[in-house]
Formats: sequence, structure tokens, C-alpha cells
Amino acid sequence: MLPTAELHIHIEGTLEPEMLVELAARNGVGLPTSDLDELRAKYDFTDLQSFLDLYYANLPVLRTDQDFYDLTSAYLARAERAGVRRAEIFFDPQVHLNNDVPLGAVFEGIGGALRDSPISTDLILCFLRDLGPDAAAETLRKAMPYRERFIGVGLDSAEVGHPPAPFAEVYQRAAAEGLHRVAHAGEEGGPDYVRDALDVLGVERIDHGIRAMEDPELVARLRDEQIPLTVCPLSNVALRTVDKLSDHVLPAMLDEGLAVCVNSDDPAYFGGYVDDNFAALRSELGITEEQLATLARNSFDACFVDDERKSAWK
Ligand code: ES4
Ligand code: ZN
Repeated sequence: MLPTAELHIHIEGTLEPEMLVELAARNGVGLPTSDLDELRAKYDFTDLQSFLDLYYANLPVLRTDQDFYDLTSAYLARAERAGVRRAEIFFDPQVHLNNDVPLGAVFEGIGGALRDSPISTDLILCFLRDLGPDAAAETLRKAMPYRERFIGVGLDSAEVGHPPAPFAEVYQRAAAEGLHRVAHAGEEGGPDYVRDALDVLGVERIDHGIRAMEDPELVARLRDEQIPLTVCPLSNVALRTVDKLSDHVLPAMLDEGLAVCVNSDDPAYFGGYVDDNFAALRSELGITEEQLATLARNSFDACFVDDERKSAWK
């Protein structure tokens, strides 16, 4: 098993149908069906929005500390088997607040599971870009009583039509609080989204970034500045950002000397965890052992920890 860091994982995207049904029953939340095959049949997407519609529709089953604990523990147990030594985990507080779940339950539940795991972990709070910058600022304000429980902020949800620039002020506030900054960019959006995430939001890593490859000048910059890109190959296929894995730009990104690493994004929805992503890269893209070693090294280099801790994993 290749030891790796996982830096692009939405904890809500690890909700497997089995746990969805279990939590729905526990909390008396209705589902359109409890049949696992029928639920799995819905996991067939045409684009990012078609996935987000199902992802958000499933999340009202998460209600209590225990629900968040169980979700997170299940991910961490699976991640351990996948070779994950370090996980920097996204969560979407606005979803839970909108479902009338208090932030305390989210932090207590997820945080408890993190404490009970041997994997090195930290949390990154994501803003839902389609809810706009004012809602993001309000969310950061509400999260400040829990400031010591997360290390950074991110930007996710529907990308096209929701560019980075309007979030400049809330990212500035996050920076002033000593928080790390990342953003999804160049998943469905073009190279401009990646450039603005860097220049306007001051992000330290780009989540996805695959469409940066359409702009040679931007590619040169990403290489020169060694900006980490958290690429999610099975996610890109599932959301039809690429037609098939053999068309993926990951090998070209490696050839360009970009600081890419491999991640699972929403593994319950996209066909597998990070080890499954590595296996698919091997079998369908002919990624070599040497390239796999580079991807793993890049993942540790991109972690938000000091160099001493990194070298213990590498
Ligand atoms: C996401 Cl794949 C993806 N893209 C954007 N936002 C997301 N939230 C959860 N998964
Ligand atoms: Zn993502």
C-alpha cells in the first residue's frame, strides 16, 4: 500500500448508501427509497450540479454529534486501509446550519472521531460558493468560537458562475486569523478561476486545477511557484469533466513538473477511495511506480504541517 496524504476529501462525500439508510432510520428522516441498489442507481452523474443535487439531498440524515462521529470514523478506518497517513478534511458547515444542525454538533462529532484515529488529521472549513460571499462571511463569524478546531478555509460547490473574486474579503479575514487558504478552481471553471484563486484569494493550494492545463502561461507559473494541485481522477470521470480516465491530464501535469497529488474527493459517490484512484491510474493510465512515488511525495510536501512532521511520513 502506497503511503499518502489525502488533501481533497469532503467528509460529507464519504456517506455510503448503507450509512445513509442507517442514519435515516435512526433519525426518522425520510428517504425516497431504502433499497441499496435503487440508491446506488442514483449515483450516475452528468456534471458537477447533478452530483451536488444528490449530495445535498442526502445530508439531512446527519443530525447529531454521533452521526458526525460515525461518518468520520468510517472514513478514517477506510482511509487507514488505503494507506492514508495524513488527511486534511473538508466539511461544509453551511449545509448543516441550513438543516438546523448546530455547529457544535458538527465540530464535536467530527472532532471526536479525529481524536480517536491514528491518522494525522486536521479540518478545513469550506464555504459554499453558490451561497455567495456574505453567507461565507457569516459562516466564518459563526465558526470563530471553534477557531482552534480547524486550520483553514476552502471554497466548494457549483463553480461556473461563482468565480473566486467576490470572496476576497472573507479570505482576507481568514488569513488575518492565521487560517490556511485553499479553493476549488479549474474543475469545471476555466483557467481564470485558477488565476483569481491565486491572485485575489491568495490560496496556497488549488483543488482540482485540471483546466489550468489549457493555459500554458498559467502552467508555467504553477510549475515555477510549485503550487500544489489536489487532483481527483475518479471524480473527474464520474462528473464527466473528462470522458474516460485514459484522457485525463494527470500524466501531462506530471510531465510539466506540476506539484500534483491524488485524492478521492467524494469517494462514496465517485467509485472509490484514494487507493482505488491509484489502482485505476495504474491499470488505465499506465502510471509507473516512479510516478506513483512522485505523487505520494507531492502529497506530503503539500500538507499544512512543518517539515519535520512531513519527513516522518515520506
Ligand atoms: C464537491 Cl467534486 C466537488 N466539487 C465542488 N464542490 C464539492 N462539494 C463536494 N464535492
Ligand atoms: Zn472537491
